[in-house]
Amino acid sequence: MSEIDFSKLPRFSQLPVNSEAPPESAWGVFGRDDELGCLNFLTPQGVVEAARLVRKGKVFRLDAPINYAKPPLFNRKPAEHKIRDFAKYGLLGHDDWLDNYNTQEGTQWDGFGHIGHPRYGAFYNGVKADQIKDGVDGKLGIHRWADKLVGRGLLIDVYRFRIASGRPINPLARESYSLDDLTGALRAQKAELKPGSILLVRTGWMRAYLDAPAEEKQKMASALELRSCGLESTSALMAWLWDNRVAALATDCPAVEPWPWDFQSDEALHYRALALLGLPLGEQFDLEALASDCADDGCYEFMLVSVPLNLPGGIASPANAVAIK
Ligand code: UVW
Repeated sequence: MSEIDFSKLPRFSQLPVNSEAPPESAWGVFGRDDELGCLNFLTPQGVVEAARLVRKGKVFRLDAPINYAKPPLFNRKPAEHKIRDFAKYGLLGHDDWLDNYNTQEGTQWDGFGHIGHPRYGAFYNGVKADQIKDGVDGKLGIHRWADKLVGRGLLIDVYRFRIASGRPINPLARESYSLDDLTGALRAQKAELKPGSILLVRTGWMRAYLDAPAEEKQKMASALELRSCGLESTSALMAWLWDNRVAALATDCPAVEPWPWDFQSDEALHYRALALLGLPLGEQFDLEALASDCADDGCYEFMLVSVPLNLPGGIASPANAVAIK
């Protein structure tokens, strides 16, 4: 992390910064070998300012418990928690491990190695599939984020905003929140985006999922059956995120954008965010307790600390995130 001059960075309309990079991509903005993308917007000064937002000493865990989704979405395997008793060694104690642990089984960050751009045949900053591999030499590995995701967090409770505006959304349907919804909710909250914010958006999906009966959850585990709300995937949304220097974007729904998204379409938010802008995407965040506290005190900003797995070459990670107010 180093200080950057936000005013010297290109605006979205000026991207790309070099002729061989795809349109609407940030490839090269932070250097040809950059692997952090928008996380470069998080600076030491930003961490200091974020710490000043801690006033009440309240801590909100943003990861749902491991195996909260029964079964996990997208046909991912549940983790099997095993505990070993040390009795046979003459010692009172235990250790434990997880079998089948998929780093995306629940609340997660998608790393940049998760999804590349089909048209350009590359991941963020032009990295090719064969450069993404296990170990410290693996390009775009999640370990590079292990000490980077700390700064000012901002919650937009767009689910609450749509209800208050008399236009409620069904989070368990393939409905979109528009950029106007996001900016409208921000205005209603009397909150603002500042450069270097980690943006959390509550879509209402997590609440609806938790309230759904077990048979519905069983169906939702199938990628073919799952239907979910999410954010619109448009150039305008990407421009707003980039021009406001949003460092990472996380929501409480399964894919940030509505599910299913079209793998064949260049318009997909996964391609626009992960592959083109280098914008980390967080999914299935549990924003319920945080949102309730923000609605109570009218304060939607906080310090956010997330420590992804220090897994060399990792593709994704549980968020291991807390918001501190
Ligand atoms: C896919 O979109 C395939 O996965 P995720 O939502 O976990 O990024």
